[in-house]
Amino acid sequence: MEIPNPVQKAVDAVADVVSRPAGRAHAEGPGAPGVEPPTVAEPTEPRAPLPPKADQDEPAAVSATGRDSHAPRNVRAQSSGFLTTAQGTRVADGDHSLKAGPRGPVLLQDHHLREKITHFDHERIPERVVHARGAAAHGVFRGYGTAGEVCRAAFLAEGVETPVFVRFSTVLGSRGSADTVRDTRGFATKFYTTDGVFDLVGNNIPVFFIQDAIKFPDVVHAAKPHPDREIPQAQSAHDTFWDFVSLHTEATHHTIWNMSDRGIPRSFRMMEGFGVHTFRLVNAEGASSLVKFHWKPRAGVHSLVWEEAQLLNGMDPDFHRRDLADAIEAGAFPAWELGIQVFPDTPEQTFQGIDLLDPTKFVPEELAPVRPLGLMTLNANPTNYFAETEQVAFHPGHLVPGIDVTDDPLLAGRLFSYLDTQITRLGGPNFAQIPINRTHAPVNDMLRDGFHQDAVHTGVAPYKPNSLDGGCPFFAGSADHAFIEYPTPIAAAAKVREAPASFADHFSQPRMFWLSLSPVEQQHVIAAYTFELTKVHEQAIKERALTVLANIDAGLCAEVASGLGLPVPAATVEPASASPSPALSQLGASWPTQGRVIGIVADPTGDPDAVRQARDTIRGAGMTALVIAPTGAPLAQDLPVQRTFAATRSVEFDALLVVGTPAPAADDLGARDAKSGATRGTVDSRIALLVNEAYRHAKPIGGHSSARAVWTAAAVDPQAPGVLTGGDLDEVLAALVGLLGAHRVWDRFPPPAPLPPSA
Ligand code: HDE
Repeated sequence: MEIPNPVQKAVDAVADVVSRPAGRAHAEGPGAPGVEPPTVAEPTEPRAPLPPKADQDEPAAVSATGRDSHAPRNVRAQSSGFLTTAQGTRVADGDHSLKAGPRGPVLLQDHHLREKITHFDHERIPERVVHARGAAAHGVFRGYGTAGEVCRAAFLAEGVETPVFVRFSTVLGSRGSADTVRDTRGFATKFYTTDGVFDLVGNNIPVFFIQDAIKFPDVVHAAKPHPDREIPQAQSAHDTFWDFVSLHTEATHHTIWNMSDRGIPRSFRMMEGFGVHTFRLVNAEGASSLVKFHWKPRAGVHSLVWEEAQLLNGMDPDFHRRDLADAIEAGAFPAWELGIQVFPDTPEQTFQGIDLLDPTKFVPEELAPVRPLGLMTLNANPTNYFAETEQVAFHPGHLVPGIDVTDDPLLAGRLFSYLDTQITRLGGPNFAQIPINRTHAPVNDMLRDGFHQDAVHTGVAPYKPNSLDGGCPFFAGSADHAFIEYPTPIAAAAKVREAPASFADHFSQPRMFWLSLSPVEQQHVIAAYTFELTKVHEQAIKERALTVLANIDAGLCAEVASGLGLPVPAATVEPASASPSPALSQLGASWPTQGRVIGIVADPTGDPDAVRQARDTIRGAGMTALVIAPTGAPLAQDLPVQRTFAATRSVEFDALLVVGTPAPAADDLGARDAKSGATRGTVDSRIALLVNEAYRHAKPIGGHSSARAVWTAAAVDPQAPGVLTGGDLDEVLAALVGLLGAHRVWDRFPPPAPLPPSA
């Protein structure tokens, strides 16, 4: 029997990866399982492992010390067509333990059994204490060359392309929790620059709960599930969270962002990212500027609505990770522009009265515009979740020449924490040698030994000074791209446990945020506070939380108090005078629709050409079209069905196009599908529910004239904004996509008159 040559296969696989197209067309829609369809019968001949899928990439094939190995990228993948032990010995039977006779007993000498079970016992590692739930992608960052005036970092120079790996996450939930919970999202980027790794470990919200790292265990203990029953999972809607944030009022600002639409993003692709702290950039002349980092998504900033988020937690708890992977697989590569707000590095470290060292404050873009530095594009999915997404280790102290830290007391604690946490999580001090964490710059760190040492160091003198290794390694100077801390002057001061006076202002910026939101967004904030505080059991905590709201805005407080059925408390501080920052609102513009998902509801008795044409138009515009039909049977040979009436839900789609009048399908039976509440009308009840939900969630809905019966069954007002009906489906579709650019049709549900600001 001829065995395929694994080495040649590996080389072929790499050629495949290198030449992968920028996305690929989907006959079946996103999420196709493998590069080769399997056979129905179990295969009988060994073969080399399949190469990665076209949309996947892996960590670069650099050595543990940063040397390019020129090996194929999948050199670390399994490489035998035969089952082997970990030592490479081929195994003849992996289905039965070694026994004394068929009825046993099992023999202790079965080394393969013991190796297999022992390894399995140790497959899990501790999940991250925060940000446990995440998804990641590979990509590239391309500098615009616009940073030179303020920053000498080599990767920001014009046209320089730097590989990146980005991990998005929720904060509170466990690794298996749902994606669309109300929470802050992590946005951590690893730049593999020629000067070493730079990690920008940020969030999708520009401010933080606390001002000092010493409070981090407190806020996290309060926000995590209650220690007695370990509920609720991945939620802030519970007593301990609101107890803490209503007492420790520096959390007010971050909390109102969480209660806004920013807490429930539509997609990782549609989030802003923020470095949060003020950083220090240093230019080639050694001059320092203070900056705040921003990531601006090309797709705009968009959110779910709260009911949609809750439905998704059950319907598709993997919604955000699936969305990211599908978009990349389809070639709708998510992109963000990296930008900075620049402030002069003055001794006070304030800008227009805002303390730049206080991480509960941001600087409005109207006061300091964001200057673009480069574009990041995510263009490949990871090949192996554990190896890459789970083992990636970020650290705000991974800095490169040109980028330095400030004395923000929160950042100081982080500079300790991230290194420390990886030692437990990744099993020792050599986590920088795990493939996804390897720098692409040459390493000679004189760190030696330890668990999981992957480097095979040469020489005899890992100490300095030495003569035995020729004095190597040498110190680098500035001209050799050394990282040299900026010599920040430190004023003589007494040792104290205190914060600057400006840190005591906890309400003026939350008020600015509130006043900057559009009326619709304000309604969502009211609903979120009311929902969360309704879940709190202790009356005193609700009353205290209302007092915090009174300090933000009397109107906001009154609305939430009314929802809770509690009296409106008086403010304990004078309402700050705050001017709105229009850049904080997510609404009011139009954004590209690439990567959006449109559901096409098909009537199987109707014209397949109309469905095909709509599908092709949507795909041609870089969006995903999913055909929804009564069963999985293709509507025509080239018209497969991606969703059935029974197995879909409105939350999967950004917009719906209804082609025809889908009559009740054979399985439209209340007894079989309780959500349908089937009434055997003229329209399938699952479709009526689908359309009704999309309507309630302010999504654009379009249909051929024959869809009017569907509108009636779904209790949709055909005259309402964003409900498009017409004889020419092309025109309807074009108008639908136009509306999708604005994300939702908020005019459908006009908010009440704006709340009067408090005196
Ligand atoms: Fe983190 N944070 N953090 N954090 N953080 C971690 O590091 C910590 C903070 C952020 O995808 C941990 O490797 C302290 C601010 C992200 O792997 C841990 C303090 C911001 C991620 C840790 C903060 C962040 C983490 C857990 C207060 C936004 C996920 C596992 C001083 C600027 C990174 C790990 C990933 C992860 C500590 C505050 C963002 C324990 C002590 C502020 C995006 O080290």
